[in-house]
Amino acid sequence: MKISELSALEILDSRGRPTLEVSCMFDSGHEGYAQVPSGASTGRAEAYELRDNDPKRYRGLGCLKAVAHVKGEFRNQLVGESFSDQATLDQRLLDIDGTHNKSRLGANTILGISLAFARASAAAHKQALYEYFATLNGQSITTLPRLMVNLFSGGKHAGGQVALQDVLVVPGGAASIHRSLQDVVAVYNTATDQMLEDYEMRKLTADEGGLAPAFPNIDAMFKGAIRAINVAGLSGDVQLALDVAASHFYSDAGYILNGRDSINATEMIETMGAWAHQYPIVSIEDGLAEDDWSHWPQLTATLGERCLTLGDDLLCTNPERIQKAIDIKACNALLLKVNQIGTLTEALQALKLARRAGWHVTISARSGETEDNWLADLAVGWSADQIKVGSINQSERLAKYNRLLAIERDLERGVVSWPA
Ligand code: 2PG
Ligand code: MG
Repeated sequence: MKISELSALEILDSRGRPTLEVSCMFDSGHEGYAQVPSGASTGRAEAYELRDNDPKRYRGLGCLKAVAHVKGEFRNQLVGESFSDQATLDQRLLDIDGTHNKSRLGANTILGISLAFARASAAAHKQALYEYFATLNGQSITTLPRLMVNLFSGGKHAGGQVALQDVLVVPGGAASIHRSLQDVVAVYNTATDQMLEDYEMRKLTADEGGLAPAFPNIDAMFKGAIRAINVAGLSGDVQLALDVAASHFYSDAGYILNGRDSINATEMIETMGAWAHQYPIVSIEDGLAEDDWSHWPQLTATLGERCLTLGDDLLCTNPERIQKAIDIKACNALLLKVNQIGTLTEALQALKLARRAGWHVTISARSGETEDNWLADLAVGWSADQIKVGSINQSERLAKYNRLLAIERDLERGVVSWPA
């Protein structure tokens, strides 16, 4: 595939912040584009996201430098060059940048090119994008991912009214994507009615569409979620998952979970063990801080088989960190976000490492998303166990759910049997 043109545009994400769209054309006439997501509760070890830092535009968050790098240095180097596959292109992108964490030209810039090249390649091979991703992974698609959908939010995704970032619902009793969405929307609607009654307020939503009323404490979040599931008539069919995002309320003093006093890691682990005992929680993400490595194995041991110990900020989709986590048994599931690492090939290495260790893999969107739907194809093509996209009331999220519905119609596969 010989690249004949490469271009980029500064666009806005779902939070009204700039990001970029990249397009890539081959001399065969096949082309692809991709829009790049961006996080808010980011891990410290994430690859470098390049922003303009010009306070006069978008509070410094502009992406004109990234656009200029695509249209300048990358275009100059890549146009006219042929690439036999994704891995060769991605390696070339890394070589051009030349830094360990993509800090010269930006992981957002690099990811845009990596993804746009993938779409153009899929077109050149006359493949659906999910088929192209499955080919990269070298595995056929036998199942569709199970949904994990934001119901309630706090922390950095909302006003910080509670420290816990997200309570998600998992439609564990549904055998299909369409039935999963039906169940999730039923719970969401019931929760919306209840929040109006309990907090006398119209629906207030967080970055990813989770409801974000003024919960007095975390227990009220759990109780609200359980009540919504019960009132929707889905008790036993819908479970809970948490993204604690503990790095964001951790300091040297400990974890400030209840907004006042700090507790230590052992107390955090006991608290989460008690939650998992009391509520039908099937996955806990970032239950401890990203640098609290020494306590993660204890968390994994405490949660045991019934509940996944999922690493997001801890791992940052970074093969080196994943290997360390495997070695010390720090967790047993990977949250995979391609923009944490910056190229499809490195994200695939992360996936394969996690798979070899027998881990679950959840492929996740970011809190800053776009209407692009490549993530749905990625989750299906890479046979993710779970997909985490956000709630069901914002079009940047629905773009992915609606794409999953279309893939389901085409493939006629069932959803991963978890949490069975
Ligand atoms: C997370 C993600 C998605 P962000 O923490 O898992 O919910 O959030 O994109 O802000 O890092
Ligand atoms: Mg997270």
